[in-house]
Amino acid sequence: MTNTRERIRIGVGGQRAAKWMLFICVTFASSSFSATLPEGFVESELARGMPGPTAMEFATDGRLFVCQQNGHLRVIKNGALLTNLFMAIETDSSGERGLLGIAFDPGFATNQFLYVYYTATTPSTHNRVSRFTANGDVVAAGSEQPILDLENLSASNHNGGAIHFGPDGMLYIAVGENAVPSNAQSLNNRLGKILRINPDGSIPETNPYFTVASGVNRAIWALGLRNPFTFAFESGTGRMFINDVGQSSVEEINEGVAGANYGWPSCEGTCDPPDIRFREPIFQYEHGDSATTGCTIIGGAFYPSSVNQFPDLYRGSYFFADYCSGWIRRFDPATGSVTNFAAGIISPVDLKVGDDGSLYYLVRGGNGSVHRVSYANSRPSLRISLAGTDAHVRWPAPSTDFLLQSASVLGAGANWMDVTNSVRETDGEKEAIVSIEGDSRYFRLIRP
Ligand SMILES: [Ca+2]
Repeated sequence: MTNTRERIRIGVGGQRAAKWMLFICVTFASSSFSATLPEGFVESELARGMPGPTAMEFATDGRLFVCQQNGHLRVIKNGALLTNLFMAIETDSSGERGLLGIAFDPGFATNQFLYVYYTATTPSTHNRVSRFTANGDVVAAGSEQPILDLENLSASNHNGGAIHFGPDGMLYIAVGENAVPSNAQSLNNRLGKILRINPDGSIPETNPYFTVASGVNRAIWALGLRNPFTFAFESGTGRMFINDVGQSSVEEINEGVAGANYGWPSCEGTCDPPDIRFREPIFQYEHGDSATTGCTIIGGAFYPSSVNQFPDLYRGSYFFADYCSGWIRRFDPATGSVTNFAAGIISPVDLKVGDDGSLYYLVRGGNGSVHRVSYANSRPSLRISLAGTDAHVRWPAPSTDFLLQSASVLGAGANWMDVTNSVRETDGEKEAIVSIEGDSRYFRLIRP
């Protein structure tokens, strides 16, 4: 029977230019580290040699940038870790301080702006968000533009540090409470919060506490957090999950909501008894060293609904990991269920899903490494481009047991025609060039 892979509608002239997966060109060294994975999944080590990594992020061009706590920003390009640093920021990396977060401007392709969160040393030790400009694989000299300078630090822990652009084009910044729990409930400082600012550092009037807080504190978007080391937005839906690292008993995943108060330090995890002032976690797990417990939540990464390198059931899932227990688990927002995914990782510290549909995890253990998890039995992705009235349809060459078919309508009236006899192999991919005579055409790969 058929196993429909993907149906794609494209219009002549490219009005509906397909946004398809950009395959990152990577080569893999033999893995010296392996996690336990579900059947059908494989992993490989993408790069090694980034001591003390804290966070990673893909640029829109497929390069993977890795933050080292010591201020070194590294670039993995075409499957290889570049020897030259992108930049070396002067930072205080004592305790949990250092270079902790990175985000790319939504307009990075044209403006080359990227943003980092790090512990600045002058005039006093504090966390800062700065914008830099890329010049190829290195920073443009002198391009640092500080956009946010946070309160001076006392403790060296609970810095938070994750930064991401939201679907609204605003920069969201996760800040820890600097080991002063009461900070988390105060609208008089920005510690223990999620902040929301314009990319230039100005504060949008649409912030939930804009008329309540004063001055720089109007950047507060949510409060009651302890050490939100990582958070993520889901592409497409804009849904936001915040991982809050717990104190002595519970790790939390919280749904990002403007104006929310997540309860720290009145509650760690679900409040008992319930307290209507506070928003409960959507998932929490206990401290321990088992396959479902841990001590420091990190991650997190949504598996996009539009991506299908992994089996269908993974779409829309949220991957998170525990730094102490070395596992990766999967939360299904639709059902609330949580499933074990990977185990045996030495100190995972960040997770991302690449444009190739693979899950990447950053390992702090050893000498710092990035690993890629993909589904070996995956159905291949189609990539389609238009040249005049010809559609160029491509998919990975190793997928030999699929047939390409084409039809001009979907549904009961569809007349799927094999186009397999026009397939050739080029640049490691199968390719068929199909003349489009109507205004649309659908393609699918089937497994006979
Ligand atoms: Ca909480």
